[in-house]
Order: sequence, then structure tokens, then C-alpha cells
Amino acid sequence: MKAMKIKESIKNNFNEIRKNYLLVVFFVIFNLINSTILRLVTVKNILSISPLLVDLSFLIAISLFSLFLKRTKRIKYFMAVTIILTIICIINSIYYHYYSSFASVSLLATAVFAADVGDAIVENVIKIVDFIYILSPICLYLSYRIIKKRGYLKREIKVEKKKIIKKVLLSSLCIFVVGGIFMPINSWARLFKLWNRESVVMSYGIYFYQLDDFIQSLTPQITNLFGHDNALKSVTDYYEENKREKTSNQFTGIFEGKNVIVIHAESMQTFPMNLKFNDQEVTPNMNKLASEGIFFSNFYSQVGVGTSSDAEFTFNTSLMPSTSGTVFVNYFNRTYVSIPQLLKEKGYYTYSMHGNTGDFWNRNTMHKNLGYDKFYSKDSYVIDETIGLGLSDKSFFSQSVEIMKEVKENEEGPFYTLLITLTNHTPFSDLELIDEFPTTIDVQIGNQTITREYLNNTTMGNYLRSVHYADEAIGEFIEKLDKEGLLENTVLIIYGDHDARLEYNDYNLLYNYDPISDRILTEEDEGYVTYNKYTYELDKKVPFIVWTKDQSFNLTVDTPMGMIDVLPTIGNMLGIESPYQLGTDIFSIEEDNMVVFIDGSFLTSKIYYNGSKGELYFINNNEPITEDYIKQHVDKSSKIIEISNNIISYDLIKEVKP
Ligand code: GP9
Ligand code: MN
Repeated sequence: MKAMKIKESIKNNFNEIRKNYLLVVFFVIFNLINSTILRLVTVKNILSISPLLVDLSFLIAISLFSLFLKRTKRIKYFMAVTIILTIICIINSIYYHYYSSFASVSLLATAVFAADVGDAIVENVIKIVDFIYILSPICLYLSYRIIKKRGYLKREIKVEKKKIIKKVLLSSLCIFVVGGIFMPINSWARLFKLWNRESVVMSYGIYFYQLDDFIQSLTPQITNLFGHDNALKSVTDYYEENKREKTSNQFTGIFEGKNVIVIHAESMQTFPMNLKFNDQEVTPNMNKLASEGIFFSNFYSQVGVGTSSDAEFTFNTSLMPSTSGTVFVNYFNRTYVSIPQLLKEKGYYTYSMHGNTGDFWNRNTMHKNLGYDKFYSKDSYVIDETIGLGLSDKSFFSQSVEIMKEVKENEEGPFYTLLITLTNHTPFSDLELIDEFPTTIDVQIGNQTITREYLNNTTMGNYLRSVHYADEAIGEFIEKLDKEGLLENTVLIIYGDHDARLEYNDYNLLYNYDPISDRILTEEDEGYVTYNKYTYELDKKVPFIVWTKDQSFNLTVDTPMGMIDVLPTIGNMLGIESPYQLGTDIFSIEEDNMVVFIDGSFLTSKIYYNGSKGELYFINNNEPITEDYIKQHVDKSSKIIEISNNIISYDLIKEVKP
């Protein structure tokens, strides 16, 4: 009997909606299609029920506001909301191609830089699929025209607003709760922490994610009101529980008092260092430095959406990038302890050089805050050769040597300088000034030698050609430094700032192209090189090299290492340390090291753990892994991100004295 009644009421409600709220139905359907397409092209979890239900409940809830408008006016409301939701889908679709994450309102402040990397975005990031979403407002409007023509909107219906509001809110809530049942346990925590944007969209859909992000983007202003005391306690306790003993090792103080030259190598990854084409190394100069110096071959940059600026920040402070916005733009006014400051206390003159505009990533302000005495940006250079984003590396380095000569003459004491390169930046398409670097492959078929195009004129081939140029520029730079005596009593440090944002298929082409059959091998083929989403992540390694003319080390360190470990590691060599450093001196590690990524993922020498999907990838199969090992590392990676975020968001270096 009860079932009959429920069935009857569903039928009546359904008829009422069909008769009186068809426009709402179209509004919900077309926006639901958009959010589903977005998940299809990004996190690819289109069959997941929870985000679909949460999106549905969100759309039903916001359709409620239309009730307060005359029926003939409602289309304006629905069109306005649909256009906003469509723009959210388009922005996130484009953003995901480049960052493999979702856009944040807190990044609006960095949108000003988009113009400078415009070509990179247009050529490399925007894809046709990003504009499918536009169909949604168009279809909604066409549907409106059809039902209007049928006289559907003429009849004014008497609604008991209170009753309808109750019904709509109740159904929206029920749908949300049902969606919640299908979510993983930790998805609720992730809604609040929001470092793992992918997993939030996978559970809650894009609309609820963006609402959550908007509320959280007010964090910098709000948290100082509410979360401060908890954050202060968590950071104080952390440094209490993790007191760093003074350790020393064979590298302690070995570079104390030496000049320091740091090269921030744009988009330089490690895998090209192992490649040769037609008997030519892609990176002969980096390879020489790596073989003579200390080469950290299992090194990751740990950047978030701040890319270059995140790399600089973590390199200099041994803190993680911010999970909401970027430090250089949103938290530039906080107090930090950084390498330039620490070296200045030891009498160094510290300066930075970069051929791009000084406002890019707010460097004019942030470099001062990091303790550089001077920042030479675009205005300090003659822009005599432009490639890609700006001044070419070869011209930048050549002009920088002149600046360095002048600084050496005029400034007392040792110097610390950072040079940020630019040419090797996505989309690697401005190549006319870059020498050819054929990535062809010869193959013997019968008594014929055939040259296959292989990577030529592909994204991977263009990237390797651009890397070869960047390596040549570094080689020329070192020669000039040596000629000017600027390598005497000097240590050279080179790091890749982040991966080049190449796609999975770019790597698969590199590893699985078969010149004999002139096609890409698949898992069924003999000779197939296993390439999956985890090897793709592990390939994002960047080089970290420490080299001096005064001494050969011939040392390769394959312990997993992150940018966060740089200050502790080179600080030990230079005789400096930050009381806030969250990383570890790699030469003081007894067993294994853990590299934490900004979305909660991490790797050790045994496993890679994907924080978004909660999945494990075994790097070292012969080592049994316990549940406890995983839990310990998951907790530790969350703690590192939480403490670093708290220090940055609440400006706690001013208050906490470890
Ligand atoms: C911009 C250059 C590149 O000046 O550092 O920045 P990125 O796009 O790599 O963050
Ligand atoms: Mn960069």
C-alpha cells in the first residue's frame, strides 16, 4: 500500500515537473552533460556515480532561485548561470591539460602572467575539446525557444513557494547524501584540505569543487581570524617532536666561503640526459657536469601550480609550495628563512638574474623578500635575440657574465647568484633560431638502410631539440665563466625547475616506436617497454647537479630526493641551515628518503603512492611493503604539507622559534 502511495507521488511530481518546470529540467540536463564531459576529458572517471549525483544536487539547488522570478524572466537566470558554469568548465578543461589539476580562484592574481605565456597556452594547452562546453548554453536557449513557441511559458502557475522550496531542497539533499555514500572515506577530509583537487573533482564533481575552492580561496583572509591558534600549536608541536640533531658527514662545510652560482634550468628533465640520436648526446654539457660533480639522479622538483616560482621557493626555503594559490603571488609578504638570507649573514653578496619581466611571478617583490640584494630582470638586458617567452638563453648567459664581472669587481666577499633560464619553455615551437637536432633513426631492412622520421617534428622531438639548445647555452656559459676567472673557488649548482608538461603519448612514442615496422608497439608486442601512468609520473624527474672546478666527485646519488632537501643538503656543504627546513640532508639519511608531492602523493625507493587515487605502484618489487609502512608514509606526507601550509598561510616563522 505504502509503495503504491510513493509510486503515485513520484508520478505526480514527475508530471508536475514535466508540465511546469521543463526549463529547469533542460537547465539541469545541459549543465550535467558539461560537468560529465569535463570529468571525461580530465580525471576520466565518467562512470563514477558520486560526482554525477553531487553535480545533480548542486544544479537542482541553484535552480531554486528561479522560482522568485516571473516564468518569462527565468530564462535570463538560467542562461546567466549556464554561461558561468560553462566558463568554469572551459577554464578547468584548459587548465587541466597544462597542470593536470583544477583551477583555483586564488590563482586569479596570477592570471596577469597568462599574457606572457600566451603562445604556450594557445599552442600547447588549448584543445578543440575545450570548446564543446559552449553547446550547453546554446542548446538551453534553443530548447527555451521551442517550448516558448509551444505556448508552454504562457500559463502562469500558482505555486506554493514554501512547499516547492521544501521539496526541492529535500530532493537536492537526498541526492547529495546518496552521492556521499558512494565516495571514498577520505574524500570528506580532502574537501577541507583541498590540496588534492583531482580527487575532490572525482568525488564531488566540478561545480561543488569550484564552490569549495571559492570559499577556501578566501582562506588567506579568513584563516587568520579562525585557524591561527590550531596552526600555531601544530607547527610548534611538529618542531618539538622533530628536533633536528646536529649531524655531520663527509660533505660538511666542504664549500664554506666559496662563491655559489645556481642555474635554474627551465623545464629541464633528467630523461634527455640518457638519450643519444645519430651518435649525438642530447645534453653533452649536463652529462659532463654530472659525471664530474655530484649528480642526484632521482630528484623531483615538487612544484604545484606555481611551477617556476614554486621551484625557486622550495629550493630557497625547504618548505613545500602552497596548496592554495602560489607563495610568490599570494603569500609574498610572509616572513621566510632562505638561502640568500643565510648566506648574507655569512658576508655574501646575493643577486638573481632572469631575462623576463621582473613582475612575472611577482619576482620583483618576492626576490627582495627572499634576501637577494639585487634582481637583474629584463630591463637590465639588451633584448637582442628572442626565442619563445623572451631573451634567448645564449644571449642571457653572455650578458650575465658581464654583469657578474662587474659585481665581482664592485662587491666585497663571496657572491651567491641565481640565473633563471627561459628558452626551454613549453610549447617548444619557436625553433627557427635553434639549430636542428635530428631525432631520426636509421634501420637496416634487408640490404637497405632506411632513415625513419621517429621523433622529428613531434612535441617530444621539438622538446629534445630545445633541451639540446639549452644544454649548449649552459656549456657556452661555463666556458665564458672559466675564461673570466669566475669559476675560481666557486661551486656551480644546476636544477631542473619542473617537468616540461609533455603528454603520456609523447613518452610512449619515445620508448615504444619500432623503426622496423614504423609503428608504436603495444603491450602485446615483443620489445614493448612498459609505460603506464606511474612510469609517466616517475619520468618527471629533473636533474640536480653540484659541481666545482676545484674537485672531481664522480658521484651519482640515486636516493629519492626532492627540492625540499636541497637547502639541508647544500646548506651542510656551505655551513648554513634553516631552523624551519622540512627537508633532509641527503647525505645524513640512514635508510630511505620520501619525496612528497603537493597533492599528497609521495614516493620512496620502494613505492610511488598516488594521492588522488589512493593507488600504489611498486618501484622496487623485491621489497615487501606492509600496511603500516604505507600508513606511516601517508601520515608523514600529509603532515609535511599541513605544517608547510600553516607556516605560509599564518606567517608562523614570526612566532615559532624551533
Ligand atoms: C617566467 C619563467 C617561466 O619568467 O620563469 O615560468 P613558468 O611558466 O615555468 O612558471
Ligand atoms: Mn618553469
